[in-house]
Amino acid sequence: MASVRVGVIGAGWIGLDHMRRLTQVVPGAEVTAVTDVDAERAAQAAARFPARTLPTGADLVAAPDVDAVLVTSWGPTHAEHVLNAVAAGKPVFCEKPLATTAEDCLRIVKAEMASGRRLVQVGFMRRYDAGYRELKDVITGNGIGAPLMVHCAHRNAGAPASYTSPMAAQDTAVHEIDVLRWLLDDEIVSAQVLTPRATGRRHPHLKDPQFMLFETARGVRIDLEVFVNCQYGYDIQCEAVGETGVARLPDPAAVSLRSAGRHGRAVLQDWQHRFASAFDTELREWVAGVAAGGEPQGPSAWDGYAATVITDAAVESLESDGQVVNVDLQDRPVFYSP
Ligand code: NAD
Ligand code: ISE
Repeated sequence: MASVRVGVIGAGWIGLDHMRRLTQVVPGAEVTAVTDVDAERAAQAAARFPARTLPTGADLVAAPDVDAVLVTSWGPTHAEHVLNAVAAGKPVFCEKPLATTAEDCLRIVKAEMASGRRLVQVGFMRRYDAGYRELKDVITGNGIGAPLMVHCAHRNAGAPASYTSPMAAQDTAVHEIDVLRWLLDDEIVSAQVLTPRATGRRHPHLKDPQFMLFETARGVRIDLEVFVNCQYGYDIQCEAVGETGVARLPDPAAVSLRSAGRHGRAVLQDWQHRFASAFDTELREWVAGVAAGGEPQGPSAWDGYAATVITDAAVESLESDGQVVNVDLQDRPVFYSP
């Protein structure tokens, strides 16, 4: 079977990592074209993988040697590229967020529905993590009875000066927001963000840590600590408490070391390593689906819309001193039924 020819918009951090994946890890794919508003970056990526460069995202989407599009540019530019791909009838994988406003997400949803088939997948890679998949199997298989509460933590070792307080929801908690909707097969109906005493190890403008509370339609309560300057490493925790049991996301495998009077395990330092195999599986399954001519099975444009509306509610709560904010989602069209 011929390779899926992928065009990549945005040759930054994750764009380069995905190009490496598509050319070295994922079978059945090649990168044929790349574009970046920074022409030098595009040229370097094109030389490395190798591919041709094109001046703009619109040129790349229209290119005859591009079967499918990967969007890894900055969030506010995603909607334009995804809409172009949908208009061209080409499958498009878009890194999170699908779009930075609910209105743009809905434009994508409407365009995709008008096209008559699903073309869009959003890069919520945690759904491809082996630990989260096992946790979902336990919950779905009634292993803990009806879920009642979920305790989560999302910790990054440090955050750059460009990281702002709303990004704790938009950039960071958005992963829990997506994976918890999927894990619980439930919808988030309200959000509240509280700010404890701030760490001294942050840039002064930043509210860090943040304590987020979500409620689902079935009444499950979720607490999520987002702490992006925790210093010690990258740490993702998730524990679901049900009527008959408790299920916990496993920590990544690590050697247990007893030495010099201590007993411990190393903690990973970044999301690239923590979710490396989830990213691999995510792109492997996406490419296989595109090659088979099927519709994408991963997080949909609707999931991207829901995540943006829920993060908007969390940011509104943060900016209104911790008010509980209701999530105002439209009804899910049948087109996006699970
Ligand atoms: P980055 O700044 O390193 O790279 C983005 C690149 O896109 C830059 O080279 C920039 O010049 C280019 N670009 C911006 N607008 C463009 C446009 N309209 N057309 C072409 N090129 C354009 O950023 P990054 O860290 O790679 O993040 C990119 C996206 O990936 C963001 O949406 C981010 O939220 C997402 N991301 C997802 C994860 C994850 O865990 N799934 C992790 C990191 C980043
Ligand atoms: C980053 O953009 C990611 O997506 C990472 O997964 C997350 O841990 C980090 O906080 C974000 O900034």
